[in-house]
Amino acid sequence: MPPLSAKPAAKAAALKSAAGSLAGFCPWAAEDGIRVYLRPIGLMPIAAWAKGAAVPLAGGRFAFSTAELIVRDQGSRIDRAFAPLSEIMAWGWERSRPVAEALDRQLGALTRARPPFANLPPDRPLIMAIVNVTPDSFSDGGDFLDPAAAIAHGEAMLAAGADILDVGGESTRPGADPVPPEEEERRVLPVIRHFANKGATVSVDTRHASVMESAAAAGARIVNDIAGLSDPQALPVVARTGTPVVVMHMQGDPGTMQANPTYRDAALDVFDWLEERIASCAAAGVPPERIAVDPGIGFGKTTEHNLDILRHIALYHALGCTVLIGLSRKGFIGRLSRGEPPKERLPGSLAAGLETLNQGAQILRVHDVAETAQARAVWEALHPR
Ligand code: HH2
Repeated sequence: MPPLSAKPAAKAAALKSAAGSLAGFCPWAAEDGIRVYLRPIGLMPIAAWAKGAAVPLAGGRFAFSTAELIVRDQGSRIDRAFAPLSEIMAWGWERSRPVAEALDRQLGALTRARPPFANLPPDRPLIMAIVNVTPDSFSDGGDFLDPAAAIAHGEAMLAAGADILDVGGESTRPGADPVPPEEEERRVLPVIRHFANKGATVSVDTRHASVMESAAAAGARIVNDIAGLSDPQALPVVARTGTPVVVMHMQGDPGTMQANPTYRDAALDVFDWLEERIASCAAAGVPPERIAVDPGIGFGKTTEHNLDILRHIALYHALGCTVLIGLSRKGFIGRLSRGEPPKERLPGSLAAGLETLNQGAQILRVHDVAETAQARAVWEALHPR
């Protein structure tokens, strides 16, 4: 058997008859239209890779040798198994070439080192700090609507350890009304200009292509779009300006998204949707290195959907992009606890945020920077590279 650190293709090819405990698993996997997914589990320290016991997860702090193999069809059939990677790859070859090649592609993406996103060092999780220049954001609406207050808040968050300032001028909380792009620009551009002039890495949180363009001209280095570049002009703008982009999944729109969100399987449906968006980006000239994917916690999702996605974060590394998670102060935290209001959801935000770091998430979008930076420092010490 070749070492697990060998190239995925070589490894898979050499394992054709070693399906082991998976030998009889999911006989229908060779049918047309089947999708397979690999979720790394049982993550080990990266040192396990050097010892030849495992492959690296997204080139970061963790390594793995076991995964959950998930197979589903276009309807309601879904099968899951847990097995060593060597058995999974051998099982794929026993089913069909397309299945084997899909697994091979995902294993390649899971194990590839990630280049810097927006020129930020990829050697530790990054903190994206939220600057809401809005009157109505769900947790801090009205606190920083005045540009001077937003700037003072951003300065404090940079001092506390923020790597990115995410400046937004439109609340997208459930039930929020849309804000005209001109009003959004009026709110965010002075703040973006201030921090860009200081050399800070600024992202603009917008779903409007015109705001993306003016924000990039004002110095924003990242576009963060909760609507996944659905404005028809968004992708052309991102391609033309060369701006790295956060592509987030949302079911529906903020006005109605929490009415009755439904999925066949939340974690997998979101995966498929992100994969399709990455392909559209590639076709428009935006490569995966310039994309961070975000499953969009709370955007058209029930608490169960959010939990399902949070348990499957490691799956999203198979998309081959940086993984960003925004869960700070969100409603599911209060629902799982005692119904605390947003500003009292820091402990739950840290607990869930660290859980995503333990699955290799590379960027956390947060309101409470100093507290998250402290949690990150302890987490980094516990998980040395
Ligand atoms: N969540 C919010 C806004 N933008 N962007 C990404 N990429 N991921 C998220 O999870 C995300 C986001 C909602 O949080 P907040 O900005 O604090 O609230 P509001 O939309 O009410 O301004």
